[in-house]
Amino acid sequence: MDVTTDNTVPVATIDGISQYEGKRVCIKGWLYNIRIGGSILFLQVRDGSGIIQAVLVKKEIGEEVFQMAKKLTQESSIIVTGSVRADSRAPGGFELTIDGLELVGESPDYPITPKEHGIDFLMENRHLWLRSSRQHAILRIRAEIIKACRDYFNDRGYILIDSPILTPSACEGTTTLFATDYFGQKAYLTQSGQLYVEAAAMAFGKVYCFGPTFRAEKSRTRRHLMEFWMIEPEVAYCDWKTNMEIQEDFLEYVVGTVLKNRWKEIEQLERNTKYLENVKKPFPRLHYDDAVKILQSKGQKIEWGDDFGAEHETMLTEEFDKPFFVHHFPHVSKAFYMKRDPDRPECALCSDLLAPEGYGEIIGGGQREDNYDKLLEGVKKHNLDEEAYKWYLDLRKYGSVPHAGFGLGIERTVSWICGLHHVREAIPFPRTLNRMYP
Ligand code: NSS
Repeated sequence: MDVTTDNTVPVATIDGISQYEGKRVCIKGWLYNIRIGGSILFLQVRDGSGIIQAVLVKKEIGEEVFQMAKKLTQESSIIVTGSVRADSRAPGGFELTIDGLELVGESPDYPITPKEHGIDFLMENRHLWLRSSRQHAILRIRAEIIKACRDYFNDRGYILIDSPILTPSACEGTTTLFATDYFGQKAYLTQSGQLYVEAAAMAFGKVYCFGPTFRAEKSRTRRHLMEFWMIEPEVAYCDWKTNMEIQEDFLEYVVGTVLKNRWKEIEQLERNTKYLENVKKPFPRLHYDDAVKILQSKGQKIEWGDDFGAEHETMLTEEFDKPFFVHHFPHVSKAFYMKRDPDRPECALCSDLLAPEGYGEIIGGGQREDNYDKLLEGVKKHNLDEEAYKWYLDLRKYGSVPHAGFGLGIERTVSWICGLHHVREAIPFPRTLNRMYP
């Protein structure tokens, strides 16, 4: 249908409606809800920027438009024209008195209604579910988190280095690789940009990459996605301790920015902000040795050398009211590039950052092996193809320096900040073990 709009009326967005008080505007959007009160219709109109109540009175608009409006269904696209009125009882402080209404596209039998739906149904209809106000709040917060992450590094002299998506080499173990054919050669979807930002750190000093990463995780947990986004800074002449200091400063900034700029959405999600307001450095540091002791004292059958499962992490988070580090994990359980502690060679100079309230690991990072022979040993021990890592080994041949970095998973961070039960709501179109649609 053609959209014929009165060009003399300005098009307003709902979030900027206050500047039009007392004036006529046009809003281009969708019908969120409709309530019929005799000869008056109350239309909840959304335009992506917000929701406004628009009131339509039969005797002002005429019988024909009134009857058309009365039959409008949820999510029909409409253009409404009318005058903006301040009303302290309205959610956004303003209401629209409609004097013109145009139906742009019908929406018969819209599947997502205001009643409760099961999660499978909502996931099947994720393309439509995105229009609901809760998903709006979450994805706005996600956008704010991503902006804050980028701003943090951009404002501090880090250079953005985009790492490739298709790679010949595994970064985080060979068991979670998505393989594809690259003209007869095997290629993998990247698990992490780390190896490439290490090269870039030797070129630029301080760098970061931000992009999608892929892991064929066979785990069906509330923390795992097959495709997730990660921001990964890498710094030359940096050790594992300074690496933790960067993380706490960074996270304090990100959470503070979200609380400042997105408090409305946080409120809308009914998120208790007590622990979020606690995100102030320094964060507690827990040695792996002590973490194991805590878990054992809580009755867990865990031995020194074991990696933590989700339930272990959750248990540890009960000990703290803010994010905390666990450092010095056993070297055997970690990736091939980890540097050993010279004083405790069975431990790696690495750390995980765990979010409180049961959320668990949101950052993994550490100091990298910078010695050629030791790194080569790691490559061999993990049965990796030496040829594919030749370039990475080169970095230890030509001006190697101590360096460290980390990766923050965006979805886990969104999930924690928003207080979500599952990471699948923290990304627009989640890729989970049992779903790749829509
Ligand atoms: O495997 S990590 O712990 N570490 C790395 O990938 C390093 N190469 C990062 C680096 O040092 N540059 O993953 C880092 C974070 C982890 O803490 C989670 O927040 C997130 O990435 N992550 C995930 N999020 C969602 N789903 C899955 N499957 C997932 N795996 C890791």
